[in-house]
Amino acid sequence: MINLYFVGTAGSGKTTLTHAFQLWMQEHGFNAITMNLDPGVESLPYSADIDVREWVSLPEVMEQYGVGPNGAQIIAADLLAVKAKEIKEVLDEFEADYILIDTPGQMELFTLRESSKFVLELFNSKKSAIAFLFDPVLARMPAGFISLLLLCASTQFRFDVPVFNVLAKSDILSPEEVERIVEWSKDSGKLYDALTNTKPTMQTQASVELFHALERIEAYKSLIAISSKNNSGMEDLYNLVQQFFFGGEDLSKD
Ligand SMILES: Nc1nc2c(ncn2[C@@H]2O[C@H](COP(=O)(O)OP(=O)(O)O)[C@@H](O)[C@H]2O)c(=O)[nH]1
Ligand SMILES: [Mg+2]
Repeated sequence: MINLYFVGTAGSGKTTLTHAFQLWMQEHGFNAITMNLDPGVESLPYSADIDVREWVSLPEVMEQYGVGPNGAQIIAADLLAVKAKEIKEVLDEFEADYILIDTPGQMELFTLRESSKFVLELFNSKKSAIAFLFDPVLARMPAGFISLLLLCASTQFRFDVPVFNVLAKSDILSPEEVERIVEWSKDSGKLYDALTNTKPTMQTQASVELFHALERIEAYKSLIAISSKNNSGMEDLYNLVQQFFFGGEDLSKD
């Protein structure tokens, strides 16, 4: 069973993609279950097979610890580690090809807490991967794209698992914009040109410095343009994950 975590900035489309990818997998004869790891979410568009809110509830944490919603989110993220063994027992009762894991809206609650490293390892560190969502509105500008690469690289440093980059909600961009952004991810020279073609400002200078640092740590990798609205890119994401874990072998041939 592959554990695929959807990670990205608030509103980048994690929850919607968790659902859309599950539907896509089911339509293609694969068995995928979903897990909600966001204790703070009020409503979900899908019914999570495993829902962290059954173990950790944000309103209860607020009351019990006398804290507001932000403090409660942090406490809840840490409580997750305490409950992780119980959650794993429930998880082990499922048989599925993929478990699709929706992470908290604010990505730092997942990427910067020790508890999520612990949870990820406990659930199954060998067969885990992260799909990192690039918000299309930020990704369309070179400096925004660099900022997202930086966030993605910081996620990669935290977790010792493969990270696949996706350009989320690509349906809201024009085909030309999608093509340009995907090109930047494949050919860093093009990103460099786009960065330096604009009038030099302090922001571009900083971005150029970051560009070189990101190049040195090999943070560039190909982006998959995806849309939960028209289902484009689902197969590409699936193939990439399969290729990584099984060398391209299709699940249906097992
Ligand atoms: N056009 C479009 N909108 C999307 C897509 N995915 C998500 N959205 C919208 O973006 C907003 C945030 O999505 P959500 O999945 O809740 O983001 P999350 O905070 O990362 O979980 C919602 O209004 C979604 O309907 C997509 O592929 N295309
Ligand atoms: Mg969400």
